[in-house]
Amino acid sequence: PKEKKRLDYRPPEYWIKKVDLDFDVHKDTTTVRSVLTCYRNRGSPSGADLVLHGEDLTLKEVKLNGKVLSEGAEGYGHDEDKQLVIRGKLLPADPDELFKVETTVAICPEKNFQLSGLYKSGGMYCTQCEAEGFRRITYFLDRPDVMSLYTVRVEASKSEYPVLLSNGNQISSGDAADGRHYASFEDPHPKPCYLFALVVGNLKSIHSDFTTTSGRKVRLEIFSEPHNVAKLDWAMESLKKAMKWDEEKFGREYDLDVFNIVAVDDFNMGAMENKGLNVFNTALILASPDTSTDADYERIMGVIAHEYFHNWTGNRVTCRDWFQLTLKEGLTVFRDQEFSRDMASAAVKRIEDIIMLRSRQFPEDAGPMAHPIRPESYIAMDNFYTATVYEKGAEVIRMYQTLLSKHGFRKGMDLYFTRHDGQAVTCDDFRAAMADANTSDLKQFERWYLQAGTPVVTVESASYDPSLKQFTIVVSQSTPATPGQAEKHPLHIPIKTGLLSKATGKELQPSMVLELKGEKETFVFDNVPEEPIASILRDFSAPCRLKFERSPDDLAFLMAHDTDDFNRWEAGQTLATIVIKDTYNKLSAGESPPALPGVFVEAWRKVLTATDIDRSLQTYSLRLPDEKTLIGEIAAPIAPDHLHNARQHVRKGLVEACKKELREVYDKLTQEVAAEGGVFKVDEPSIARRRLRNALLISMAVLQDPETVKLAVEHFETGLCMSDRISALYALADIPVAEREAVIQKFYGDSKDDKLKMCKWFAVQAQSDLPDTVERVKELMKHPDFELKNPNKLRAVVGAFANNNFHFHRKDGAGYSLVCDVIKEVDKLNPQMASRFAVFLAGWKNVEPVRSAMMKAQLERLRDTENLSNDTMEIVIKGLS
Ligand code: HT7
Ligand code: ZN
Repeated sequence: PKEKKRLDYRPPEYWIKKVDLDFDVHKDTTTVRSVLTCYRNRGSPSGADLVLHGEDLTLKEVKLNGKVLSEGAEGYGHDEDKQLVIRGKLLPADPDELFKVETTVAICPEKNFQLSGLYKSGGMYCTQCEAEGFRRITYFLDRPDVMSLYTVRVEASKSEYPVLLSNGNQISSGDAADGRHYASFEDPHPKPCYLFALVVGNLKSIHSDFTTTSGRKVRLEIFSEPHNVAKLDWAMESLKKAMKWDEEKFGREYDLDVFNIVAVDDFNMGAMENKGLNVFNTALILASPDTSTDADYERIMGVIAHEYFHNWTGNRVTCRDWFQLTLKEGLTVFRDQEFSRDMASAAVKRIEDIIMLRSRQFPEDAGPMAHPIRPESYIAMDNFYTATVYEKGAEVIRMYQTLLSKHGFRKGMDLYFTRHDGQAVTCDDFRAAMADANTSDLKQFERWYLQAGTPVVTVESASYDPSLKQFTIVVSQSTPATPGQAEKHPLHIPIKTGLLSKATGKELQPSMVLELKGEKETFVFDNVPEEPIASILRDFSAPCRLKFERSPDDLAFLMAHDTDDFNRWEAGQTLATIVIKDTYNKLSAGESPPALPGVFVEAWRKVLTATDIDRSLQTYSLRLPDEKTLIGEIAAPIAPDHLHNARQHVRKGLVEACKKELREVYDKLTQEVAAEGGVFKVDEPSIARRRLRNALLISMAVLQDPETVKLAVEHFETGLCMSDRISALYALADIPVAEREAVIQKFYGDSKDDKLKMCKWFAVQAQSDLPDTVERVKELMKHPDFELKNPNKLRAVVGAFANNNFHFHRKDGAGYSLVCDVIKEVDKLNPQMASRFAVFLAGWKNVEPVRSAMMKAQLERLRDTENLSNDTMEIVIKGLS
């Protein structure tokens, strides 16, 4: 497979000013006629061939300026990559002269299981064009720097597919022959083809409207298959909040008269920001108390906002090439994070985001797929929709705000939009707008775009001089080598720091941002009246690992007193990590696990019994770091079973020590719910109470005693919503008792008619700790409700299993061969999904030798598979190199 390189970017030979598309949808054959109005790029030579991308298209006809071309030296041809070549000698010499290329192709959406291009999901046709799916619909210059005006006409059976949608405004519609009907659309904004969308289906909708600040009345409509229409209200509410927020926070208004969203069952990712016609995975749009957890509600609001925000960061200003993906994704994730922080608790959201970053992005940055947020090369672009590009990318954007202040960041954003509206640009253009708007030097900041790997910031020393009233810290940085990038240079790192009184816990000075630019720097704080405790990397001000030796007592102090909510939580995580690491080391050495340190148990108990903190924060503070996060804190090679057992041992120790208090707090919360008449509520305090109560149940279940089993069954039966019921199921999932099976059966009975509930049912079993989980997963894949072609179900069973660190790494290698078998099967249908699972096997170098060899053998099996897709091969090659 061919590798593309960032530095090889060249502008296209031709531009496409206008695109007129005609879709004639029939069962098993859709005919697509396209008329491209083109002109030569002045920078390219006269007589250059026009080479159009195409994939899986059956070409019927090619015309140039209305005249049919024949295949051959005098007409059109195909290059070695099967792209369509219109010979340059046929094209006008004058770059100002427009010419029209017309192609007619046949495609078969019914057999398109890749879910890229035009495909069928259930009873509807829909499209997914990012990153390179448009070429699977028609011949085109499928690259984001080619921006065109679109008109679309679509015709289909009226009775089967009453709803026809595309981007922009509908300009006409009517009946056609043979019981068919049509609609045509015009999108007034030039756009890259990856934002094209078409939907043809039997759908129902809800609608509302929103009036923008400047008075544009926008019709908002959300469509789904008829049986789901009652679950769309939360999405509509979320959309309106997002529209208002973007006006208030960034001065960005919506720019069309309609904004449509469609929910589809089969979708490779979460959602897609097509201009004026977003397409959503049903899992990220449908919401009801019976089917969705509180976390689902929050995620839906976040993703609705994310896709909406793309209208400016991505659509109006787009990417010049796919290497710049973080330009729109990192920025838009940052924007959706800020939105969610404003909608609920800022501290809780920050903690959730960092849990995610550490468990998904940090491992990526430490593995064979490590890449800078702006990758230097790729084989399959779809492999680069990663946590690094998205989540680390968002942290990089956040650092601009930390360095330049909120006000300065807004000035930079305004300049970025003013300069680049309607353009396809680069990450350097964004950085330049930030620098210019603030007359700030951001040259060194470019390294965040160039270097892979998670930087380590080390506090070398922290000392107080009472005579000078000075507090001095010496901080150094280093970034570990990553594949293909041995040498690293110092980054520009904002380190938000506060000083607390050891006596009172009060702030001695307000937080300040230290700018670490060199390998090692000294920072001196003046006028510090007493020896302080430093609170460093507040609000997680840079995506780094912080190494700062502190005693358990100091950490317990910070857990109780830090005025930065994030760092208060962080102190608890650091303390827990020390304890788990210590236990892991003992288990690895064949010794028995140590007793839990008293200071740790007491600090945990204090959080558990506190009545004056937000219950969501309390829940997160009681939670131990997950195994994926802990891996990064332990020297490779890892023994996954010792890690799992070490964490379980610590969990169990805490619960045994605080059993009485756990039950008391749980009962108090249960009484509160009962006192309110057992009514389901979605306000913040109710969500926080549910979160804590459900987490406590899951904690207590670690003891696996009959009392907790009984409690979990009761919790399930009296549960007011999905959050309660699924938590009860998780509590029981690891306990080998009859009640577990009964509750699983009951949940199944209540869920079998709902795809999303079924996904939850699958996932809870695939994540179980029970010894036969591998065998269970194999059975689940034969279950009549499992569908290999549906990405949500695949993720629920295989994705959940591959994330089940303990069983994926089962000693006999059964987990690895299971995942490898699935990859081989799925790769024939949907390479994008297959390659995501291959990433799990690619981490073989990180685990102990016996497992490592077995994982590698599975990767080699994949490498030797005939016709493996480029997507999966790219991961396999990187994994094996
Ligand atoms: N921009 C969207 C990316 C996306 C996607 C990429 C590859 C294959 C399928 C896909 N579906 C959606 C989603 C987003 O980040 O907003
Ligand atoms: Zn996005």
